[in-house]
Amino acid sequence: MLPIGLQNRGNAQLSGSIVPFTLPFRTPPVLNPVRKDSTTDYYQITMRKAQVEILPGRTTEIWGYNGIFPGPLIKQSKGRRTFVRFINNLDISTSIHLHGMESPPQYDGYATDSISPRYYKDYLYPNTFAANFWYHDHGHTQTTRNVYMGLAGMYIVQDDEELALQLPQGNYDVPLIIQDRQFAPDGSFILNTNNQTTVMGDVILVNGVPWPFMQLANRKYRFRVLNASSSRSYRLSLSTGDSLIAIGTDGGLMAAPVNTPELRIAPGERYDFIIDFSRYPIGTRVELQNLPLQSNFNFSNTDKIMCFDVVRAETDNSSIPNVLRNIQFIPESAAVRTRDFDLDQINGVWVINGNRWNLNRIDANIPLNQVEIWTFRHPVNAGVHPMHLHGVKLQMLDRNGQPPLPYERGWKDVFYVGEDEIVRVIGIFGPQQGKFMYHCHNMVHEDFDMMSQFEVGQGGISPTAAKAKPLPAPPL
Ligand SMILES: [Cu+2]
Repeated sequence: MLPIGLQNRGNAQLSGSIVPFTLPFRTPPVLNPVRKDSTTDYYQITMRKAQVEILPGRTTEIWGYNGIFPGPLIKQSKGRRTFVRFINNLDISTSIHLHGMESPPQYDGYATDSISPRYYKDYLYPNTFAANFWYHDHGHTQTTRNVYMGLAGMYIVQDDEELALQLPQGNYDVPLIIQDRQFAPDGSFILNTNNQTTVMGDVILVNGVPWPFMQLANRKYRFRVLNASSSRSYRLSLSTGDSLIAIGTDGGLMAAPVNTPELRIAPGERYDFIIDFSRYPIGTRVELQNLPLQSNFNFSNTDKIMCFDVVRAETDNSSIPNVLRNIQFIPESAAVRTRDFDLDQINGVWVINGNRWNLNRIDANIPLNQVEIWTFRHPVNAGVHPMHLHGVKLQMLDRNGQPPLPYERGWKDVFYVGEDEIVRVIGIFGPQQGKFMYHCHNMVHEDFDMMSQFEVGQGGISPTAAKAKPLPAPPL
């Protein structure tokens, strides 16, 4: 049952009561480790209900990691391991997926690897490459609700090579977690899945704040954008008409920067871009806009995301090198196998090759490190299917026979498959062995039932091998 506040109460629109660009921007707090040893940083996060102020003067119940919305930011270094103890003080079961990480199966947040209320589970993450990750609930059939209520947070891994590039760092390296929500007049969330098809809120939140304004200096800033919305995709662009300088995809830095007048981002995707505010006089306001997309429902202010107010002068020692990272693009000829996946809706259920999720069915048995091409075919008019594979990094080969968008050329784990599109991706399946899920990241489709699994190698550890344990937990 949906809790009070999550039932579909129609389309009560509160967005008219909020004037965009009147609330200050903030970033999620960085989580401090409980302790460190020579190899590992140890963290603890408690999932709990909290009453927070998202709309001015109103209170919203959230289910949050440490009771905040969105969850705390975890920052790690490549090569060090992360241990996170997740304690469940909610009254629902949860499962935690660190999206993008090459986690072993038992720490990947398998759909049925549940943490019951008053249980805890310890997760170990290897941090094998620098990129933007995000941790979020993956509870079977409940992902939409649980993430909507607040169970999502960002997780950044950096490495020495990236830090040596002199890209904007520290206070000039800024996470942007974009989500849409709908609110009841009392401030509670309304979750309307439009008959298990799509969730389209009328309020756009950045790091939990409706349409914030950010005051900044006339210099370059790096933004790490995560679309943590249930279903809504965004087409980001600047009101000045200037280009965004894209530098990173889901799997980390791109080979080279790409100037793009707009950047499209589907649920689950991450992109990094730089905006150079040095071209604007002090006093300039630059809006981050959301251009129209056929798959979206539009409300009065869903064409806006946030704004940047250039308020002070600063010198800028950062730079954007022409070469960001050496990326080996996998040639099509390296693939030894091609698999086709038809994305459909049959009798109201979202399916892959006609199949629903089945715990006991594996749709692809893949030898470790085998190179494969996966083809996603979206034949019907049903919005966007952002297809996500757990545990592996891939590259897009083409979309309807055309090259990927310039800013899609890099390591990715979510692929935008639009209406009437055929998207081909290539990857080396590994390094982890075992069972991993792949699914649509429109969370409504994922819950209902556009999800399946593949298995890499043989004899991988069971994804439910590391069971949650009852509280109280021993000291970390
Ligand atoms: Cu979908």
